[in-house]
Amino acid sequence: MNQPTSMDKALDSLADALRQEQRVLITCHVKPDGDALGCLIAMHQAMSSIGADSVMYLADDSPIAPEYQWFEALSEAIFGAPPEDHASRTLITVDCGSAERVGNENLVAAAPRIINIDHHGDNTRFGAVNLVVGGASSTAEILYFVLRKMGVDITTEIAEALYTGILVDSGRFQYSSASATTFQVAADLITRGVDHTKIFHNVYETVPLAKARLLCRLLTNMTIACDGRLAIGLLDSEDFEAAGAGNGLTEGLVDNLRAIEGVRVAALIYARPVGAIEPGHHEEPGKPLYRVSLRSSSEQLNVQKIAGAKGGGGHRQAAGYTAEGETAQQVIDYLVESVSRTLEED
Ligand SMILES: [Mn+2]
Repeated sequence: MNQPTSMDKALDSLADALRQEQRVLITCHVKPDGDALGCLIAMHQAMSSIGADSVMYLADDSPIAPEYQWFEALSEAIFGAPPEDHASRTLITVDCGSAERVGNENLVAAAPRIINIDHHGDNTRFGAVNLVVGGASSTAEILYFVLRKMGVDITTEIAEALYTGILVDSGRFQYSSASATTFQVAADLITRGVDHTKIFHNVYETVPLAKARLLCRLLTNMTIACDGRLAIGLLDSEDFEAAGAGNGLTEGLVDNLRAIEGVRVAALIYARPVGAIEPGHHEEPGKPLYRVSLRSSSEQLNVQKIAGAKGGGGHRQAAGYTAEGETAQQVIDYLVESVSRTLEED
């Protein structure tokens, strides 16, 4: 008989822990992407199916990115103020690298118990139970194995949520984190009824016109540095205004910069649109607060380090941070300097 691997053991103990939970609050990171939302929904439906009293919660009450609004289950989620009984519920975080990324410190502090399931290599292991698989394509891929271990029936709706998480976080199965296992999991989800062309259409072919206009401004005004190896796009408050774009339209834009020939590192700097709330940050009136999304073309070019030095985080090839108190030019200068250094070390 095969010896159980450490991964089997970790899955077993997590599945046991989850099966014992009766009242849970499930959450993910602020500004949730397809992986975060897919896992939120899949975990909620799985816990509900085994009889737990489960609530989905998002601390950020800004609108869900348009590419994920087709998830019907999100209509059941609670946004902004948490439910009154939150302090009596076990907090399950999915795709969330740190307690801060939940976006509500008080909620985290009040949680009687935290279960943390994630694939961010820099996850701070803030739970009482942690399952962090740094190399996995997505948290959804990990969650698939967790649900199998729990003996949960993977319905078509759960399968679609997991498939979306995998699709988005693996860069449509193209990033190096997409392994043979990733494809096997996706194939199994498709046999469970996932309509993959529908999901592709919903996520990638329903770009709001305002977002297309934002992309146009981004490409027109981009800065190329480090001998063509660094592409920086800046979207300032006036770009959002001119494009008629509100909150939540920046997801995936940075990938257009990384796709340019010769570019090794891509950066998108964007002003949080007027009215957006960035948990834990307080912008001065009239001054934009910049978020920075970083992508690199290879594992060797570690952008997590560049984001980490500014209090952010993520993965080696995809990371981000908030540039507290910096002008756009200061952000650009920092990126040119730190990416030059990273390229030299490569
Ligand atoms: Mn993820």
